[in-house]
Amino acid sequence: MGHPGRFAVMSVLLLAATLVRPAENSSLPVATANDNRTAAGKINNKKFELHLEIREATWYPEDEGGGHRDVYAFAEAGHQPQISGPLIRVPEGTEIQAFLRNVLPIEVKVYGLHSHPGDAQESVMLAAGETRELKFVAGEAGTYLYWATTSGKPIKDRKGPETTLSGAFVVDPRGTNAHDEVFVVGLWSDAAFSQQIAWINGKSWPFTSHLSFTVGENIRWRVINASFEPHAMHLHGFFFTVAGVGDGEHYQQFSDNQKRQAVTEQIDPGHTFEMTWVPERAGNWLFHCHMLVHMSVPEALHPKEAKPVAHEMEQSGSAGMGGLVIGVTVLPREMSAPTSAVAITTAPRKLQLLISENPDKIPLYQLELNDPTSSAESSKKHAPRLLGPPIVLTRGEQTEIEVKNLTTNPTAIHWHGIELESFYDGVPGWTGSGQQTTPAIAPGASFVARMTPPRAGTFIYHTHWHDDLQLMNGLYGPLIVLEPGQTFDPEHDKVFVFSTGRYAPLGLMMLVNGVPEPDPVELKTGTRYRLRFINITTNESDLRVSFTSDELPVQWKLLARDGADLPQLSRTFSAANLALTVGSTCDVEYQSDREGYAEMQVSARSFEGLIMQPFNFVAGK
Ligand SMILES: [Cu+2]
Repeated sequence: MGHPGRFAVMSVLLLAATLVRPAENSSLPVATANDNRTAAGKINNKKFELHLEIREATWYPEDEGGGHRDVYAFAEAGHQPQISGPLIRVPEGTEIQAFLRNVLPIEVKVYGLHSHPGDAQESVMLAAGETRELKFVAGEAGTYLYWATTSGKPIKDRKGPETTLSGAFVVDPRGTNAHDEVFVVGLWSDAAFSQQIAWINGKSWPFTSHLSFTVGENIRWRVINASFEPHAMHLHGFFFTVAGVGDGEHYQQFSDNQKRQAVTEQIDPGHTFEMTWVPERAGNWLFHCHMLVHMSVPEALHPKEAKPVAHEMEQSGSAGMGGLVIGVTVLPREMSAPTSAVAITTAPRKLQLLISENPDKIPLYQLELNDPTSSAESSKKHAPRLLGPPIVLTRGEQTEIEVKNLTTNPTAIHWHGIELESFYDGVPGWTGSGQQTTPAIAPGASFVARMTPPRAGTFIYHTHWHDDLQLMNGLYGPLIVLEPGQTFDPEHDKVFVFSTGRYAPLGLMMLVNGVPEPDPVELKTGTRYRLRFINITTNESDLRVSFTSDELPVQWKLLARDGADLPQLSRTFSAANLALTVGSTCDVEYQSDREGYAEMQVSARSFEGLIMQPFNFVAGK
């Protein structure tokens, strides 16, 4: 973007940067970022022919003036290497003839270049310099990937230069003309696994592609995880429909009654999913991994010691973000109406969220909610917890929340899962529109967020000034939206927020409702409870919640995911064992008719052992 004159200057600068590339990389081609919009190869008489090479390349995850790594990459013969690798995209049943050439000085194993569903273990081994010819038929329609390893490790254990050896493999149903976007998600790591660079289609934010859509457009995205860790892909401002999922070999296109609504979808290494959504509101939005480690400025490219000033200051407008983040601009359908002006019929409900700071204390941040319409005591006086008070809103009610920053750092609050106007979504320098983006809330300043939540459910408010200081020190809380006429009843409505906190002097811990060792909760037999679970940990994408009574697993009924009610058919009883990825919520219903002890167990990969939330069931009535 920008005007043509400036672009010309930029090109000259890029050319200059190319010419003065450091000597050790001078012989390597530069890998280009693959937007996965153009399929590689050629189709002759319904036969698809592709010449793929595996080469060394220099990769710039940001711009070509920034940091770089020497890596391995796929290339279509005669073209620059690409990260992710050349897009293979053919209709079902196409005969594929692929020539694979290993230009590396070491042997390589290539996976996924076969008919689907196939054998996940099937690979093609190529010695240094070897060329192989593969012939197969494109199998079932779906979203797949191909990838390679030089270490012989599975996809979840690759590291170093081999991590960029991955490409998308899409098989379209016969007779369709797909209009979609394909995102290959990756992680580079050094050999010691101590540094990571998270990327999407070969780039790290803010150098990832910036997509543009129009209000009302039908959007379809295919997401492929070619990295060694799971991701929790979160869309701001809108629910999306999960339309299909795959494990790399098998792909399941969901029927209408299998489709589910989400704002965050977990994707394991080697897996894929397909999502559809319709943007209803104009403005700037984000699609990103909710794991802090994958959405922060990569230290591998910006060593902390070299830059004492926080990155958020330097990269104005990116709020400390980097890595696995995509920017989306939704344009209004009519250029004359930038935002939908909702007629104000009543005075909005006004709330105030105060954020204050207690240096050298737990919690470092203290959040307090002032609600002039409520007679309830201020939420201020409770035991030290790394957790903000619940904010309870009503569906359809216009609400203004003034966030007042009494700390010494800038901040911003994101209303996670709430469908609101972009300007109030809370990403400084990004949300809003080209004319006016959301400001960071400076120390001493306030920001009024306006929203009229269109659905009742369990949501989250949290800092989007994503340095670990704020997210690990309690700058988050539950956001609950009730149906009109309902009042929040803490006797029957129990909220459990799982987070990661610097609970000094004990260090980094997993917390339940802001403490590492939660007190027992007393419940009554014969009484129906709604339990609301929220995962706002920094990185625990594989968090699990289970519930046992007298050491036996119990059954509970799933009610909602991410704040969206499940379809009546899916509201079934199931064993109380739930996967809850970062940035997702779940509501269940539970009732016990037995007196005695019960407990909820919360586990996550990076924390040894479990956190227990004890319950005592006493006779009801
Ligand atoms: Cu991630």
